[in-house]
Amino acid sequence: MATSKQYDAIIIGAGMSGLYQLHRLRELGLSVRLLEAGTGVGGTWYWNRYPGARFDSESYSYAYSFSRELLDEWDWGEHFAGQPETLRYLNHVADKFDLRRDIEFRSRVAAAHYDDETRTWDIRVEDGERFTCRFMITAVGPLSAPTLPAIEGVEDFTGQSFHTARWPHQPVDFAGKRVAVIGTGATAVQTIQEVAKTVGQLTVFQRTPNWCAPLHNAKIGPEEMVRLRAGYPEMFQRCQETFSCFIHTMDPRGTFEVTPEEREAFWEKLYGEPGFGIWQGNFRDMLTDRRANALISEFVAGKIRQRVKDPATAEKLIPRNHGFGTRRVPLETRYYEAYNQPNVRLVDLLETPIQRITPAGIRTSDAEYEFDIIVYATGFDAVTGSFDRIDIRGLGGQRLKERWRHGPETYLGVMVNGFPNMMMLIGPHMALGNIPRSIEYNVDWVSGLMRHVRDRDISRVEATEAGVTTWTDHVKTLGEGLLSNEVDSWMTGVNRNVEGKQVRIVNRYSGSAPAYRARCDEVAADCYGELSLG
Ligand code: NA7
Repeated sequence: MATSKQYDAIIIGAGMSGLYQLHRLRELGLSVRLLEAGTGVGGTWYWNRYPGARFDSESYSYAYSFSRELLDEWDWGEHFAGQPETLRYLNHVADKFDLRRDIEFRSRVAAAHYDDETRTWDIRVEDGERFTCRFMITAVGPLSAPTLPAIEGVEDFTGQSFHTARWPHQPVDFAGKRVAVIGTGATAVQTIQEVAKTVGQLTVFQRTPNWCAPLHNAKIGPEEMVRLRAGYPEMFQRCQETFSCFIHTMDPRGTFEVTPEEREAFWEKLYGEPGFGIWQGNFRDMLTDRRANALISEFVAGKIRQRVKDPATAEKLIPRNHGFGTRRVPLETRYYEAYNQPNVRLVDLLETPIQRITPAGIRTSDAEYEFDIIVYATGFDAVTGSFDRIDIRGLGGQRLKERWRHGPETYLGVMVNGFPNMMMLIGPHMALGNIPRSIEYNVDWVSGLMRHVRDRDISRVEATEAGVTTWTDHVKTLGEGLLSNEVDSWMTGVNRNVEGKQVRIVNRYSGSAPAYRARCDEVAADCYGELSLG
């Protein structure tokens, strides 16, 4: 058996949460090792190198805010930065804070077993290397376990094929090629509009259309960057106050409290503005009142009809099974116009389902298509999937996957009873929204707890059963009445390609971020009295 390396803490994952957690734990003087499956830092921004990958949050609102020096020295090139720029940024952060020396790359964690006698976690990496630590902090991300479609023949295709989250590090040339994209989620939308610029012929296989809205991206010049930087304190303060940590927040008015003309003018304004305003800054009842939701859906449907020349294609691109904003709204740049190109076609899988992938391409119920490249933009086993892929076992050998088989149960989204000394960053039941803002809070909270246990020589931290039940019930109650919880999507834990993930669950905290922070602050102020510490 390989000898085990021992640490105070092991962090799993070198994305935005893992990197910041490493920095904070080192400041506390703990011995820390970070295990990362990839060959570099960046997490989401390391893996998702597909063409067109970019932020839908304003770049500056997505960046780390913990270091004034970092804020002062980093200039963003675009309001919504592309993946290469974001990855450069995260590499810059890793260099600046000298993080790499504590990161073990090419180290995908296969198993983590807790031993209550020694109060340690035994962590095994896929290549067999072993690590022992008192505290295990998962920074595995809510959208990091990609899933290929459960369609027969995926292995048979003889051309090139890629899942968007496992994109090669070298650029893929689409010029003159016959390309298929399967999927029409946020990733597919970004891919399609980019690939359409150079492709020979593009065929999009759509099962469920999504409601997309314009991103309105723009470059940031040096003068504008100076202005933006001067506004950082107010901007970050605003992100602390808004519901989901975006710079946008729900309008306090109800849809029917204004005249139809005012409503229309407001929606026109939102449709013409950059970013998530139309989703996160719309009337307050948009996602709870069916009539309100139907009206905004009709408004956006009208936009799709205006932008797509072929009426039949436009109708296919308009969602029928869910209203605007009840699934993640993909932001786009000339996505709908791509369907006006003669070399781009849409295959509606509701009419003609895929039967199988063939060596030459894709067979649907009514046609055989040949391709040079197939792009799988088919998403992730979201939120719990990245946990399920690791054999995590707590007290008495209990498996986390088994514990969560009917949906996650957590304490503040950070801990689970029966799994002592395990903390989750951006785990299930955590405020997500503009994720880095939640990450910074989450990491600081865990770091506060780590300081507390370090100062008192505490070697065992566990959530109580009552704590987990109360928080899980609270999260479920918050989800009641939300139209988004009545729709299948990654946000409700449904992935038709994964066994056991066909039924909707409540896997996200849907209350406000300020309320989440207030609750966590209260626990810290009470010296973590709600936890079992020993
Ligand atoms: P999503 O939003 O889960 O989208 C996946 C897409 O792939 C979606 O359109 C699916 O259709 C489609 N899909 C999945 N499996 C199949 C099969 N078997 N056949 C046909 N089509 C299929 O993932 P994304 O990567 O776009 O985005 C995830 C999040 O990452 C996003 O919200 C951002 O926040 C970042 P379906 O809707 O299931 O009918």
